Amino acid sequence: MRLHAIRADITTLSVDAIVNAANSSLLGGGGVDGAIHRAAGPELVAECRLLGGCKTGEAKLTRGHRLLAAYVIHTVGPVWRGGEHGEPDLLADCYRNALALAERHRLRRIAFPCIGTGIYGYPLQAAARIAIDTVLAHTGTGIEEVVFCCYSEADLAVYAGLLG
Ligand code: AR6
Repeated sequence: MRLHAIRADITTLSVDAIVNAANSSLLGGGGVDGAIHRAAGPELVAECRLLGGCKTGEAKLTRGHRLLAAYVIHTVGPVWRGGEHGEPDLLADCYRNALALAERHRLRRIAFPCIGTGIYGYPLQAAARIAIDTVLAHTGTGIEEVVFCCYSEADLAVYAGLLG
């Protein structure tokens, strides 16, 4: 499995699936969620309405509609409340469940944003460590490439440091 970090707008990536850092309604919001819904068009929220929401740490699949990516994997990160409320496990669940879902649908190239580290407040360094460790621990064989899509140069520097 190839693993790398880039700086980009995730809505521009041509991969099998981009991951959305959504909220539990799956009906859109700000941040990367808003950007993905704008780029995918109104068909995305229409499809999301059929999914019945998504619990924190879970992942659900839709088509990518007007995106270059064929699919969107929606997951919901934990709201940071100091780190003693199960946040690390819930964040790891986001990565684990997104990868498992990708694999079930034979999706080989997948891009993640920095889930939970924007509006939900998860400290970036700690979140990046969990993201990388969880992806590396993924034992399935179907995924060929994982892209950590950072929106800022500062976030990319953290990932680059951890990835070596
Ligand atoms: N491409 C890649 N990354 C982006 C983009 C983009 N176009 N836009 C923002 N980011 P956030 P969260 C980065 O707040 O913390 C929404 O309202 C951003 O810089 O999008 O999980 C949802 O509906 C940050 O590094 O997600 C939820 O209510 C990362 O994406 C809530 O926000 C995640 O920041 C979820 O909060």
